[in-house]
Amino acid sequence: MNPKVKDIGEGIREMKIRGAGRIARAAAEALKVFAQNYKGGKDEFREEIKKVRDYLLSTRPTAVSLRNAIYYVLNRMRGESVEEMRESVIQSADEFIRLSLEAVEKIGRFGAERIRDGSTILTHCNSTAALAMIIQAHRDGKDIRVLNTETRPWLQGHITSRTLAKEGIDVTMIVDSAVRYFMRDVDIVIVGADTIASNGAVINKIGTSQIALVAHEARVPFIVAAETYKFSPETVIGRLVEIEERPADEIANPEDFPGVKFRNPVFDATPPEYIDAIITEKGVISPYLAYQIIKEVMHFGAES
Ligand code: RI2
Repeated sequence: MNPKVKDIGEGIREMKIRGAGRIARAAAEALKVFAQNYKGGKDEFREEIKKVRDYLLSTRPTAVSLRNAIYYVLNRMRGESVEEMRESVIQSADEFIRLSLEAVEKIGRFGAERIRDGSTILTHCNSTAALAMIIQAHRDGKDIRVLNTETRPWLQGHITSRTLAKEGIDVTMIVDSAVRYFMRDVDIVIVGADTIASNGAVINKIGTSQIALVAHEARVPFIVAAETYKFSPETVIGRLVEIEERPADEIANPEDFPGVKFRNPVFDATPPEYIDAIITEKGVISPYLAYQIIKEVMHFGAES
């Protein structure tokens, strides 16, 4: 395996590169790097790129964005010669990355309109798409405050706090278990997504579904910011989304707890009845329209 491809893959596995959108763009970049550096014959090109595909797919299991990015590129691979195949891979990887970044920007603009002046927003984990909405609302001149969870065990909430503070946004970090305590002050919850199933269920960082329940109880709108490549075509045919379970030592040192078992699932599913809207680059939809989006963008996931 090309060492540069391996660097990207291991970066994803070890969460140096993280966030569903970012890992998708990194996977497209890895395929491009493979194509740029390939030196063998044309038959081996197909074989080798499949190995890269399988390697990248093995890095993290839950975010369908990774899978959709890979198939976006591979389904557009054309040509009889190495040069032609190389060019088509480079071109579609660049195209995916560009469309992905444009999608986040559009979500920011569409989503900001949903945030009222004077709002207190609650967010969880670190979602580029959710942050795009919040930052755009602030840049539009809205007076907003943000509560953000620290998000154990990886503490991606720290990235969120720092990003918002840098933007000059009024941000307060809370522990994950303080969400219900603060919900009475919250006007809108905005989170990202790793995968959206065809029934509208949103798979996102562990704890998201608890926040959705609490928001539902308090009648606070719960909004998801997600590019259309976060929708999972495989769920249409009944495939269940695999929930990644990470090592116990992300929670505590197991050696300090003899006789204690640990579980560390890092995503959960929020059912559509707790979700008020999903903001995509194609517009704002009800979670019940997830299947419609999958039908429109099926090319993202289907293998040819
Ligand atoms: P964007 C992240 O997963 C979080 O669950 C976040 O909500 C989601 O990806 C979407 O992030 P992880 O990689 O694509 O931190 O909106 O486990 O950045």
